[in-house]
Amino acid sequence: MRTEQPKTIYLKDYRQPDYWIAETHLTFELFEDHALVHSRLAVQRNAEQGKKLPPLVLDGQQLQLISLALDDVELSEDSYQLDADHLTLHPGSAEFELAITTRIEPQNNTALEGLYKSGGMFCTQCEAEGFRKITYYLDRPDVMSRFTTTVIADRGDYPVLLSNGNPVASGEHEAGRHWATWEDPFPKPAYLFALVAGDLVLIQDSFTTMSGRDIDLRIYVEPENREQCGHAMDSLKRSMRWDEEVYGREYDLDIFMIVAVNDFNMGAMENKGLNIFNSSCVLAHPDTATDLAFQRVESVVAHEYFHNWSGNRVTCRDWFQLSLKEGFTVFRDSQFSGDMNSATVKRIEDVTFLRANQFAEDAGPMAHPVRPDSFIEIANFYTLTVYEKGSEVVGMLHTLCGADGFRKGTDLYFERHDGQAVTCDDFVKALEDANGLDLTRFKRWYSQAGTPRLEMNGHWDANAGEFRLLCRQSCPPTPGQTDKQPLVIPLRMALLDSQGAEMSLQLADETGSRGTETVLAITEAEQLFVFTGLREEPLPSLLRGFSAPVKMTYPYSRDDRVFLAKHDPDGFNRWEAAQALAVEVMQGLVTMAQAGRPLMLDQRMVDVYRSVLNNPELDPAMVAEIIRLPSEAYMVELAEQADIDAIHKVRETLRAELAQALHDDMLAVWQRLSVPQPYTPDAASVARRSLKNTLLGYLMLSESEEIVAACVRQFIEANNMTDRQAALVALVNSPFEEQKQAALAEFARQWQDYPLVMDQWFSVQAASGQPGGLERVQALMQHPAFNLRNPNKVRAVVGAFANQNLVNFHRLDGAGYGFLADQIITLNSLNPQIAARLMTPLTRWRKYDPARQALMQEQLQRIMATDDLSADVYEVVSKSLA
Ligand code: 0A1
Ligand code: ZN
Repeated sequence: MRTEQPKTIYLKDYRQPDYWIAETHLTFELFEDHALVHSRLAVQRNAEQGKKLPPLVLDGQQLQLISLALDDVELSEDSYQLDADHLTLHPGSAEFELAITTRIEPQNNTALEGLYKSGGMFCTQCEAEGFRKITYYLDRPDVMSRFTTTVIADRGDYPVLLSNGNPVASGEHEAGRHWATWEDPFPKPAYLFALVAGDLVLIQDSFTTMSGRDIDLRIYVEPENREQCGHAMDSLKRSMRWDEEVYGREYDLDIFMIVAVNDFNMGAMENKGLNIFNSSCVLAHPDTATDLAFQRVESVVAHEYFHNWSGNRVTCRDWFQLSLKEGFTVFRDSQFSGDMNSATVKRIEDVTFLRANQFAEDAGPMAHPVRPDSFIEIANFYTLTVYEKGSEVVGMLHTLCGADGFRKGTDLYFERHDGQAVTCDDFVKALEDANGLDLTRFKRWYSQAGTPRLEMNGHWDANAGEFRLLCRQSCPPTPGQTDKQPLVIPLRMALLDSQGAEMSLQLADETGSRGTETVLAITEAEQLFVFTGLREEPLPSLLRGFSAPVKMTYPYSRDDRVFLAKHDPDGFNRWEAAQALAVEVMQGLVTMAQAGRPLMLDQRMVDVYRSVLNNPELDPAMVAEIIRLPSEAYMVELAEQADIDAIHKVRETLRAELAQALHDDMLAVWQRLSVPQPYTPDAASVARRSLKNTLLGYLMLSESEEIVAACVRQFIEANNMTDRQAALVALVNSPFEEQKQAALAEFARQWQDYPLVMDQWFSVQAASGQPGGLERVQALMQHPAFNLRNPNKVRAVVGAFANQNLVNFHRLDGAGYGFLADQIITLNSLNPQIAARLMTPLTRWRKYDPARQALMQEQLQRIMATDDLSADVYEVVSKSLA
């Protein structure tokens, strides 16, 4: 149990800092058992806060203060105050220089915040509040300073010494040590500071910017990974070009560096000129990485690169504004990925992810607005709401302004706020000013939590030739927000005739036609749109492209859905109709299962899938998306009270039934796609592999010996990891014990020296819904390649089990919950951020039956009673129990 309650921080309490730090000079002396950090800070009174000189309160945690001098005069111990989080001193003038030396122990830093060691390398992670674990500082994003950094270390063990900006000098020291100095000309907040020292090799390339400047591009990795950087480098160059073309943004330093590290809490970090990446988001080679991993590398490289403008040149005033940079940058990276691959498939993937995960967050105890009002630990707010829903909010702004208007708005935003730390309001204001719009009501999306409901109804008046579309919006209460106000919901839609063709759209109260597709701006709790001049009853195609992150309902019949799935000219909505049909069918089957009735398959679903499978015009990736059933997690999210056993059983049964009913069609397509081909990474080949392997999963359910043999053959003969891993997944989820064990053993033998490939091996097993999941996971944790200190391993085993293996995690005796709580309690002291993230499945306890609720609460109580609970875990557990 915590002795003191951690403090809640409120947005309403924001005020500017009392002091600024114009310049920051850092010198790091790195040793094996400690590091010394010398800082010289040029500090100035913030004139806007008045003339009187208040105390200077610097942030600092887990630091040993070695020396402290003000304008070169060493301060005596009675002239400053130290507590666990601050150093307070009392300046005698409005401008002065502070010199501080601290001692830290990177080698013992298992939280991976601040300066730490990953393998043999020193690296940093300062966002959000890690810099205060390096030295005393005004560690807040509105304090922007020019940094100069010198790193001193042993030359043999750390030949590469990096920091932000440009390299300006280097040299030798006594006793085999060397140094390098880096200067960053762009003022930045401390969270963008970075340092790396290690024995690394580099892959180099260059990029010529739109104004003709040559940029030196470097990716630094450990020597054994040298061959796996090509894709990241290509992605980087594509991102740089794309940001010039689509947003007019040019890179600003002469050098851009990426460093891959194995131990990292998140995906990657956009430090100025020196991005530090989880190796899983850099390394990719067809032999070792799946197509999915390739896509992730492309999007994360783009994301971090795009932050150079949306985040670094224009940064956040305070951490409540996190979505200012994250929502916008996720939106930018999704646009980029859509442009590089299939935009519709990318949108389907994003929407699938949002609905299964962010909607669940929005319905749980950690629900918060895109711009939260308060937090205890900011690390807990790097959430799906801030990132993904934040991106949806920016996407709606894009829809409302139109592509050209949006670009005008972002141009104004970057020009107006370059070099500043600003707010979400400033972003919206720039869009308003550039487009002459009033977005006051729209801004409720930033302050109101919860997933809005949009209930739509249509009425056809044959005599008048009118179709009335009635929209009713509401939003369920969320913690701390009971009364919700109407939002602005952009609804992209069309009306289809009986042939599936789009009809011309004429609103009763407007003169001009809206063409055949339009965006209706829903602004009121209830609103009616009347379409006139229609010659036949239309079928509406609504919320195309998922134009707003809402739960929309319309009283479609199953036949309507079948029609839309086959004929909607909009690809996204064809997928959506098939999904909705599958959801409805599965929900019906769950009810049957609960009543102990036999599960009867709706033939219309077979019919839709068959027509999709045999439609030669469809992109194979689209076919794969359409025939993939809604996930268990999504079915849980949709349920009032989720019966996970019934959901699992229904989904598995339905898969088997579909596999049987469509066996010949599936086999034919699969055989056509399985003709051996040289590996190529292009989008069309990725799409073919995606469909081929989705079909393999279905075909394996027939348990035919031939298919199993073909699967084993694919596993052995595959010329790429996508196919090999898909075969492994199919075997691991099959009842063929012998082939399964053989494949697992062979895979581990072959890839034991490749940590990222072993992560796949772990997660395939941890996520398998086959019986005995918990015991399997416990055994995996004893494997020599498992390591609780490596976040990727924790995610691959514990995370995959608790988040993706719902039947096993939720076993009725509660052992899955107890296991997760054990890991959280251990990780609470090793790595609080990772511990807090693992809490997510337990926060969802209200979704389950009373028996499971009690068991989950029991584990939450047990975590709550743990000694020395970190603020990270405390916040999640206390809010879950509230
Ligand atoms: N800003 C990074 C994400 C990030 C946030 C916090 C971190 O600390 C553990 C690390 C990375 C991004 O959006 O990519
Ligand atoms: Zn980001």
